[in-house]
Amino acid sequence: MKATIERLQRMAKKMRVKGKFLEGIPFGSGHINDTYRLTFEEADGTIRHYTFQGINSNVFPNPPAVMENIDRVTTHLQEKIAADRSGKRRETIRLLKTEDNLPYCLDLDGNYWRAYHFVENVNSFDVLSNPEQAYQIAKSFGEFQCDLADLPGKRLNETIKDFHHTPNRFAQLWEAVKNDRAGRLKDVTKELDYFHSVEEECGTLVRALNEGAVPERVTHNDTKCNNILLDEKTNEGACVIDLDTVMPGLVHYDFGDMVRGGTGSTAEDEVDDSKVYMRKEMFEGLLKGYLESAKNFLTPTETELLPLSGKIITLEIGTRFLADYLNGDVYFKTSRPNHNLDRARVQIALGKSIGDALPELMKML
Ligand code: ADP
Ligand code: GN1
Ligand code: MG
Repeated sequence: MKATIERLQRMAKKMRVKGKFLEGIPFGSGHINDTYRLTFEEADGTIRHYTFQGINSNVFPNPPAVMENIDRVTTHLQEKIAADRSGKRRETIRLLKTEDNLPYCLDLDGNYWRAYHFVENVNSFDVLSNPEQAYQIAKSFGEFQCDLADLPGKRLNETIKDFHHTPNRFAQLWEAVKNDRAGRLKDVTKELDYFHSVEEECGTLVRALNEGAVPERVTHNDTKCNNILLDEKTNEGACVIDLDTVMPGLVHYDFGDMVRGGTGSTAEDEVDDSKVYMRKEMFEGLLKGYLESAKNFLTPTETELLPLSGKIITLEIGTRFLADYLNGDVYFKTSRPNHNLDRARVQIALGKSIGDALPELMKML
């Protein structure tokens, strides 16, 4: 959903942005939505930025349900932040609204768009460079879960059904194998053998949920490290972003995805998977930060499953990349033919490395 400048300007008007339009540029490295940063100059010369995002309706079948969640969650977070006397920088993304008080608007083709005030003076990272970053990121995502534990009202909408239902994700991979839509099956024999060998173990989290061994909570569900903005001066977590998938889930979906995104030695799409391993010092940073903010609400069983969740969620996302490769790259944005295959191979290498280190990671607990 590429937007023209005229289209962005029209949408900004609907979102009641004031001032003179100066610029609209594509922004960020997300795999799902189309993100732009818009710049306006207000009457007194103040320059303001806004994030405009076209919501990917292939991925999110019900954009108003997504926006209802985000509106409720960010309103609740704003109240918490206003009451926080710690003096620490803590923000939430803040939605712009239309004249009818809607948190989204439609473009001429019927696509859904939303807008946020841009968060300034922050950095986000695709690959972490030191354990302090890991610590800060995990601490912030833990606080985020904690803040949402008392979200009032009904259960949040499931914006993508069974998003982290690992056994279903494996089933979707086997379905993609059966269909072999893009004729790519011949390239992935080794990868499929590996996924067969770990399928049973990867069902552990969903089994624990079904057996009542761990509770459902409100979780973010997409906690890769570029979905949090760190203050550029202090390096502390400033703002959790990408709230499309905030919904009921297990804490392990968040911790596991932090391990996947934060401990890998390479980019998620490194072409040479022999370079991929889990960096233990990053795991240690994540664990320390996460336990610091979440230890008050975690049950012993939840805590015990944290290290294994890193392996499970890494491999779960590996099955999704591989299925998308077999389906002909229809879900994740790609910029080269083997992009999803490379991503899947990195997840396999990282999942193996986490698995090998599990006894040591358990000791860190
Ligand atoms: P996607 O679902 O495609 O990953 P995100 O919501 O994560 O979309 O946004 C993509 C990128 O845009 C982020 O990684 C971040 O760099 C930037 N971004 C999004 N919202 C904001 C915001 N409110 N302020 C500053 N940057 C933002
Ligand atoms: C997508 O939206 P983004 O780029 O932050 C995906 C996640 C994957 C991630 C892999 C809604 O996250 O589930 O883990 O890519 N989001 C959705 O990088 O599918
Ligand atoms: Mg994102």
